[in-house]
Amino acid sequence: MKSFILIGVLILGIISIPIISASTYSSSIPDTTLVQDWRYSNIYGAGNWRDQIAASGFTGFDTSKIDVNWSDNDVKIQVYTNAEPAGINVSGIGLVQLADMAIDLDMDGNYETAIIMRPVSRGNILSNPIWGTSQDIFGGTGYIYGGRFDQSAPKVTIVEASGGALVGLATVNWVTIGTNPKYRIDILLPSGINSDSQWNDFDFYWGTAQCSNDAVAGTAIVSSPPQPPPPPPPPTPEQKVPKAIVYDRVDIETFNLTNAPVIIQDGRTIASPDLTQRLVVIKDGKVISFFEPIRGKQYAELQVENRGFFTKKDVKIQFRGLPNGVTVNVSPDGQKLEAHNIATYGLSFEVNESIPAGTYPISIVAYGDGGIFDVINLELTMI
Ligand SMILES: [Ca+2]
Ligand SMILES: [Ca+2]
Ligand SMILES: [Ca+2]
Repeated sequence: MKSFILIGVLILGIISIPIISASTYSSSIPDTTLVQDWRYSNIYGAGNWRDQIAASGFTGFDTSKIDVNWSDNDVKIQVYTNAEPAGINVSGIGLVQLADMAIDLDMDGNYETAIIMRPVSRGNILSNPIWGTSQDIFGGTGYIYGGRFDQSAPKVTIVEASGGALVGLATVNWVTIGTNPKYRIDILLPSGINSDSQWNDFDFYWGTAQCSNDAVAGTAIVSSPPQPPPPPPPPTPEQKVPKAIVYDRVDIETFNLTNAPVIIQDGRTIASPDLTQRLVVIKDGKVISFFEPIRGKQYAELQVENRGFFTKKDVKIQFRGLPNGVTVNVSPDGQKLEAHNIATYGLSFEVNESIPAGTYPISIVAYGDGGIFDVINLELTMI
């Protein structure tokens, strides 16, 4: 009997060690990215925007979500997909290679890092590669392919990385998990890759295959809610806040809706529609409500405060992770922000009637001449 108890204690002890010591975070990004039909070098037909470009019933290209897991200084990317490790066989075309994964670590819109997914050099991590596009590969063939992604601001689909500098080797494994998605691809980046916090927050793009038939784009944010169970200890300030923010002291202070249908306080609806009412989403830099835009036009106001001692030349605002069908116009685009001053931005959202009800994780980023000043994560809720 004693030995059973002893074994139990030992097992508990072994299991509990990483739980206590590891700082673990995850970010789960469902595939909501649509891709536009192209043929030769032109938009195909009506230029449909679809999740996956394939003959009806064929799901070989379907990717459903991408998770990113951080554990201390290690990073693992997990892709839920039907894509086969050797590529995808399509009748009439033959083998279509997998797309390489594009990463934008500094979130400046330039995917300066690549993880090779094609079998020939799978796992190679390249810095500043040359990106080949779906159009480079399929633009001369007459086959229909994904020519653009991001319906709100269409971008060329990039799929094949070459050149650049080899900066590491990731371990890439296909794990069979069932049917649709058939696989989870575990991409384990080199141990300690995040020791300089470069991989804390990043944008990614994966076309699934070289034709970008299922484009998946998103932002992985390390400060997303920790994965249960077990709840990890709260992050230390060094892990959560990049140094630049502490130094620059430029913060997103308020985010108010100006034509909200209702006003909510302490989670309760307390007033009837009134265009002069304000729904306060961010107050004094803290998220106090989810962001629930009305369908159609939604106006809002956002304020950024410079608590530091230095003038910031051109402070801009960006919304990341907005679901397809929500676009935002920020006015002015950028503005000078002197020390101890507040800049106010007018926001105009266009919210499509057809967006599915649900909760979408988004983030608001304030950035400028000194890099990213502040990032606030919140939830956009459609009812
Ligand atoms: Ca997609
Ligand atoms: Ca998909
Ligand atoms: Ca970049």
